[in-house]
Amino acid sequence: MTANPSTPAESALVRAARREPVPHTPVWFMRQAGRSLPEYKRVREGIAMLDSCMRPELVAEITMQPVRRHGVDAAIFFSDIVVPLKAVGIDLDIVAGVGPVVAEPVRTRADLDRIPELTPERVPFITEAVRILVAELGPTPLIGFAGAPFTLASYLVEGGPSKNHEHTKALMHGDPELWNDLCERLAQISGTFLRVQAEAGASVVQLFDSWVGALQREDYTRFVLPHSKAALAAVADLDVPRIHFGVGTGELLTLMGSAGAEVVGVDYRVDLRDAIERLGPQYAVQGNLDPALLFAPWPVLAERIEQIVRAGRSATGHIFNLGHGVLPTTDPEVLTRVVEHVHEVSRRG
Ligand code: 1CP
Repeated sequence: MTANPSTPAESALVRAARREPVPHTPVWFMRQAGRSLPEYKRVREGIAMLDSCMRPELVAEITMQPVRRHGVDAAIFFSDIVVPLKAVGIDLDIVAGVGPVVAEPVRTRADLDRIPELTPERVPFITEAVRILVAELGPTPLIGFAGAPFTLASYLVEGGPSKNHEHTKALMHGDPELWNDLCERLAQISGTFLRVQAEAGASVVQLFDSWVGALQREDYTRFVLPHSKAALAAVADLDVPRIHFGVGTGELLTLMGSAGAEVVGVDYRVDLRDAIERLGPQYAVQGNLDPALLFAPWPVLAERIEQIVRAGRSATGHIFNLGHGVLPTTDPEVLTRVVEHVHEVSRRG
């Protein structure tokens, strides 16, 4: 254990993910790059979201901004879960204020047949951006990521963001064979996207199954687990810790762990101590400050941070994070203060 790591493998984040002793609780924030930072808004001016994801120098700059500003323990690669879908030729866009919108929703066998597999040659801009970043980051680890098959399927089947996932669930239950084949294709795409990032030098990967909390355990086990397992298995041989996260997934935590992750991300609706108890000592945990609490008075926020750091001590490994992404109107100075407080409180022992 060293307080001054010289490589990402020795960093607090990677060590916590591996359930090894750490000098302090590592901290990063989902959605730390972008939206809440004025320097992000400046460099993105006039550039469409998906275009910005395909420009390696810009991706590197945006990824570095929160590392420089907040002193977080990891960088999260600036991209989006729909970038690999765009890369295989699906006609979609990220619409400001809405999110990903798909021109023609995928609901039939013929629609699926039009989606090819992802090969690394389709995403050379990802490899290049990761290489630039790894050189610039030095001992700070880079987290690569992908969307999990269910969450990607939800955007494709619904045609955009959805509250109820009704078309997705109708397809899943109404035509299980087509659902299965669609998710197999998406697992190949997700897995390849993770692998490209890990092979280019990302030290950790995170699989986002943001919307899978909409399912009960039985449906998760039958319709989702095999595919998330396949996506995570694509990097199993690379010695890169895998984080698996979803929103509203208190009921699903153990199943999400069984998909092959070393770290299970916990959303803010679950008491972290309960999550740790449910998961047992074989998993490290990540989480789980409510992003809305970043708007509360500092003493309240500080106490909640201390509670989460203390709860994290009962886990075999703990990475501090929010229980979902940074909200766009968050004051960036509060985020910096959270990082300092997590470090200070956890060093105090
Ligand atoms: O720091 C970071 O995390 C930035 C990189 C990043 C990541 C990890 C972006 C940039 N998107 C994502 C992942 C992502 N994208 C997820 C999983 C994480 C989560 O649950 O929050 C999801 C569900 C998406 C889909 C998406 N893309 C949405 C959500 C829409 C919905 O269904 O509610 C939105 C709004 C986007 C657009 C997007 N992605 C990223 C940014 C900075 C933006 C805003 C676009 C803009 O600035 O115009």
